[in-house]
Amino acid sequence: MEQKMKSGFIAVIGRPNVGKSTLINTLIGQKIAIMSDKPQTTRNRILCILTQPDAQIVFLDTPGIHKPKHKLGEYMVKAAEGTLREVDAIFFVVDATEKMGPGEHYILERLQATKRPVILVVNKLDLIDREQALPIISNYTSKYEFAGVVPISAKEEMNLDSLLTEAKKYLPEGPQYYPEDMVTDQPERLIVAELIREKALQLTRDEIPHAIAVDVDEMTTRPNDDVYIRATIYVERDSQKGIVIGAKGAMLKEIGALARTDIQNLLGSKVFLDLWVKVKKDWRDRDGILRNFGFGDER
Ligand SMILES: Nc1nc2c(ncn2[C@@H]2O[C@H](COP(=O)(O)OP(=O)(O)OP(=O)(O)O)[C@@H](O)[C@H]2O)c(=O)[nH]1
Ligand SMILES: [Mg+2]
Repeated sequence: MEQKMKSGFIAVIGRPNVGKSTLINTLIGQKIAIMSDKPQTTRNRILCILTQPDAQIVFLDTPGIHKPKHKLGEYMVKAAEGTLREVDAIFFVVDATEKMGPGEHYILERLQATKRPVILVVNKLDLIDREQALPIISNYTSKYEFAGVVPISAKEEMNLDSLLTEAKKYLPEGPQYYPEDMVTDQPERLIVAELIREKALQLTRDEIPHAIAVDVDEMTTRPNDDVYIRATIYVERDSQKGIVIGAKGAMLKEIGALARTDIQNLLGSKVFLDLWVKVKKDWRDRDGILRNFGFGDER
């Protein structure tokens, strides 16, 4: 008998910094969701689409779940939780190098209410010995009834086939939701802004990351297919502006050079990137400004 096509949605959730975005980028083979070693890198729900001969899986990357401290934090947690009610299955990603703590308990409580199959994804297996994974896994499975458990390394691409096989068990039969060449619902402009934010996150020190927002002000394709992009990096204080610009503009130059490489890969064209830095005081705690940056109520 002919194999039927399966299709459905999988939400990828977990605490900040466990590797959710890395996993999704690796699975779809393209860099859509930005990644960094700073917690709370992902701020918005991002849809990434994997199309295979037997299935189309739509992954929802979500902001790391944590107890919110300010309005942006509240929004991020809401976005993650809202996602869970609409999906066919959930990947709960945990970091194999970290003990289960209050953060994981907080998430498990919320998962219980979703009544969706949850697959425990134990990530960063490359950083530990295999034997060390067993007690971590049994600690989780003693506290929650998972539909499946798959240890992986998103970075080293270990065991990802098993993860996909497990995921497909929970997808209903059905047609593709999206064209097979579509990999995300994010507009190009937004991915460009995110790639710039990623470099700023990766290159600046701890105090800066959460103070940064990026807006693409202009993106124009020239007759010869080169793309001109003008973007602004917003920070909250003058001192942060100084750090992002750096001595003689060195930091801004580096952010621009790294971002340009990624943007060229994304667009497949030569890119001219014109970066500006501006101060917008306390943008995180002001609803109106959050909406301007695309963090408004979704539903
Ligand atoms: N060694 C190792 N590092 C990993 C692995 N997966 C992710 N990382 C690293 O973990 C850090 C966080 O990765 P992200 O993908 O940004 O994590 P996230 O869960 O999306 O984080 P938030 O968006 O902040 O919630 C990055 O420095 C990654 O390179 C892995 O399998 N092994
Ligand atoms: Mg992320």
